[in-house]
Amino acid sequence: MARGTRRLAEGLTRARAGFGAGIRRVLTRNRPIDASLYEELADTLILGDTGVAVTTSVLDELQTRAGLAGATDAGALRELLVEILSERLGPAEELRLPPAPAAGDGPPGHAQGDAPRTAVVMVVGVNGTGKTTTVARLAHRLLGEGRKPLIVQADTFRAAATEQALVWAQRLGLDLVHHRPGSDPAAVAFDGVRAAVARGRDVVLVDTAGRLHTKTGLVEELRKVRRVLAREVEGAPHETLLVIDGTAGLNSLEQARVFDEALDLTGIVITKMDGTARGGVVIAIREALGVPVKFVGVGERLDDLVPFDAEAYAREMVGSAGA
Ligand SMILES: Nc1nc2c(ncn2[C@@H]2O[C@H](COP(=O)(O)OP(=O)(O)OP(=O)(O)O)[C@@H](O)[C@H]2O)c(=O)[nH]1
Ligand SMILES: [Mg+2]
Repeated sequence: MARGTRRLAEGLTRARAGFGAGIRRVLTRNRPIDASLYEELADTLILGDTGVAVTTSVLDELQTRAGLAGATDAGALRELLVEILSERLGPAEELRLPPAPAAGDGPPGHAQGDAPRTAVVMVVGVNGTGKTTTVARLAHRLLGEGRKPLIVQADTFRAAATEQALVWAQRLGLDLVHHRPGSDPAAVAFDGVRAAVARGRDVVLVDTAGRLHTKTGLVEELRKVRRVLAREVEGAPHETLLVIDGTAGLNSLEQARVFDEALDLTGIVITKMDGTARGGVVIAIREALGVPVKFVGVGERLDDLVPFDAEAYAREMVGSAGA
């Protein structure tokens, strides 16, 4: 098992023991397939934060496929359910960033022919979901891939946000661009991108606030940050990641929709998956937004942000036919 997949499995221990055990209890080998089985499975999925609509549609599909496959006992449904969940959650998706400039490629930030090469990742979400932690962890990953990240602290709401970001930046040996609390987040973003280009950094990670001083909505402020990034670097932001707290359950769905409408999300990060026994929120959010879950947070350490592997996740929850 690849290291990331192993960490994912370890991080899902609570979900496997709660949500997963519930599913596996219903889908036991040799149990005949009948209406009560589907009812129990529906209850289990809904209780696990999968949401009513998604649960209904997943189970309709399961029923159809079970009919086609001539499945006769609940054990066989496990394989079909793993298949359906894996398909719906989609293949693993890494960050889609423009390639790092090769050595000697001319001025940093611009490749030959003047095509901008600085990659920009914007990280958004309501307060406390794990944005700052995610930015640090992404920087750590990117460093491991040989990239040269720079962190921009565009959360000017809290003074502590800058201190927190400084601690991470120091630990990672990275530059941090920040302004005084209360200043304009879009101006910090502007400086951040300029600094990255000037200093030869090839990825800018923009951390943002979950709350604001001003009465303008958070989303409006984030749109402004986004506009500045888009103006400064062609194609930016290349990734706009919404960070969702996995322990908050379906309350996050409505927020997620608002962020998606305003900011065109390219990926979801679900943090604190190690802290929930209800693993279904991953499915609910993926289905509601149609945006891939790119990473999940599974602990407190720097390398506890792992690429989301849908099949491994589904397998951890549902188990195998024979088990
Ligand atoms: N157990 C666990 N804790 C996490 C994970 N990700 C983040 N946290 C914790 O969640 C808390 C909040 O994380 P932050 O990164 O500060 O969240 P934020 O979204 O930047 O918060 P604001 O800036 O206040 O909006 C911290 O204590 C993190 O250590 C995770 O995957 N698992
Ligand atoms: Mg923060």
